[in-house]
Amino acid sequence: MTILDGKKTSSDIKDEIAEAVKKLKSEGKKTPHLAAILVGSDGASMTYVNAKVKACDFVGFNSTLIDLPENTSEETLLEKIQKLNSDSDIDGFIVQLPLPKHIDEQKVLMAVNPDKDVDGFHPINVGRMTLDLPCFLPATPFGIMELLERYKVETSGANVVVIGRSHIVGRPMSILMSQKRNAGNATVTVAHSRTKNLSEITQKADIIIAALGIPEFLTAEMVKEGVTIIDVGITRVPDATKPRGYRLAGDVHFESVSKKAAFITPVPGGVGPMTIAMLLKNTLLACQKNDN
Ligand code: BQF
Repeated sequence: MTILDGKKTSSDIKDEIAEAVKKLKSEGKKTPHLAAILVGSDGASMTYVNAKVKACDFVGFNSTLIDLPENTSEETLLEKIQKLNSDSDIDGFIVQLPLPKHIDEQKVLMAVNPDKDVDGFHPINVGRMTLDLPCFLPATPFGIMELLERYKVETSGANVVVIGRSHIVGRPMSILMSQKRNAGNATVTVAHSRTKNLSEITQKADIIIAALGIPEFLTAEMVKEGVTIIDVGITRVPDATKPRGYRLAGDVHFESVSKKAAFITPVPGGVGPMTIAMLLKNTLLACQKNDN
C-alpha cells in the first residue's frame, strides 16, 4: 500500500511555484496577487482562507483578504467583486464558500471575471473545461489529477467510481477523468444519494473518489483488493480527547480500507493540501497570462 502524500506533493508544488515567482521577480515582472473574500466567521472557512493567505506568503505572492460581516448584503458583495474585477493589480480572486443563506451563490460566482476566476467556478470556465478548452480547473479536482499523475496511478481504461455529484468536486472529477488527458481516459461512473446497490458498483472500481461528505462512509467490504482510494471528505467530528474538541474525518474508513488498497490518500494530509497548492498554481497561471 502506498500513501498518496498530499502534504509532501503540495509542498513540492509550492516549491516549484516559489521558484517561478523568483524568476518573474528577477525579470522585473509583476508579483502574482491573489485576493480572497470571506463573508462571515464560520470556523472552518476562516481556517481555509488563512491557509490560503499563508500559502501565498510562502511562495512569494501578494495577497489581500477581504473580511466581510455575516450580514453583508448580496449587493455589497457584488460591489466588492466588481472592484476586484477592475483592479489590474489583482491577478485572481476567490469568494470563500459556503456563503450565508441570504446570498445567491450562483449570482455571485457569475459576477467574477472568468479571467480572474482562479477557483474555476464561473460557468464560462466550467463550459470551457467540459469542451477541453484552456480554463482554470477547480482546485480540488485539479489537485487530485495532479496527485494521480505524480504517483503514476494508471487511469487509462480504469473503472472509476465518483461518489458525489457536487459542482465543486464530484461533477468536475467525473468530467476530467473521462477526458483524453493525463490521469484521464477512464470509464467513469457517478454514484450519489439515489444510487441503488452502491456496494456492487464500488466493488468493481479500480479507483474510487469519495466526495459525499459522510465521515467514514466507505468501508473495506465495499472495495476490491488493489483499489486506489481518493478521500475528499473532511468533516469535523466531535472528539473530547483532542485539544480543539474535534478531529478531522474523511469519507473513507481508513483503517480497514487501507489494508486492501494499492494507493490511498490520508485525511488530513491528502487531498486538502493539494487544493491549496493548485489554487496558487491557477493564480500563477493567471498572472503569467497577463505577462507584465
Ligand atoms: C489537510 C473546503 C469543504 C467546504 C469548503 C489542508 C485544507 C483542508 C485540509 C483546506 C476546503 C477543504 C477548502 C487539509 C480548502 C480543503 O491537511 O488535510 C488544507 O484548506 N481546504 C476550502 O477552501 O473550502 C472548503 C471543504
